[in-house]
Amino acid sequence: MLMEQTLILIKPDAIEKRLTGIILSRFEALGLEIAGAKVVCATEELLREHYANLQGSPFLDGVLKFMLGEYNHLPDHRIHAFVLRGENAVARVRAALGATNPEKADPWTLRGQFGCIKNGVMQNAVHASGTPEEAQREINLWFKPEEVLK
Ligand code: IDP
Ligand code: MG
Repeated sequence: MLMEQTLILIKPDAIEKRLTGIILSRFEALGLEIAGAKVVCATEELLREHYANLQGSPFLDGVLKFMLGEYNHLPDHRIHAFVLRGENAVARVRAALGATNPEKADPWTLRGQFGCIKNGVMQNAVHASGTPEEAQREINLWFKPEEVLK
């Protein structure tokens, strides 16, 4: 089995619903270790870089607004960011998340339980890296090297 790291972002819908602890506890129950943790006031620039794969897609603007907290009642642009570490972490965390579309996500997954579609945006509670390569790129984007356990 491969030791991997993956990036988790608790999105503004889940922060507004105070779900960070519940979501983290599910990852801890999978045996994953928290290797980095921070609260980030995300800028549009950072989010555009994070969602570079959505460049040119019709829903990018909605996703940016959502991630900047414009649809939620938060006083700033806060995102809770974590690096999780463990065997096969990337795929196991994605399995715990469920499908991107919360209406199609299995009911035992985080997105199936806590996500919804509002303002035409999938408000799906949690981001997690899709591949180990994506994880490295995203961890470098959100964390400085010294903020992550070796
Ligand atoms: P993922 O978050 O499951 O990896 P991606 O395809 O990487 O899914 O898309 C990033 C984010 O963009 C999703 O989590 C969701 O918030 C939003 N998104 C993706 N596809 C759609 C769509 O078809 N309509 C609205 N929002 C979408
Ligand atoms: Mg993705």
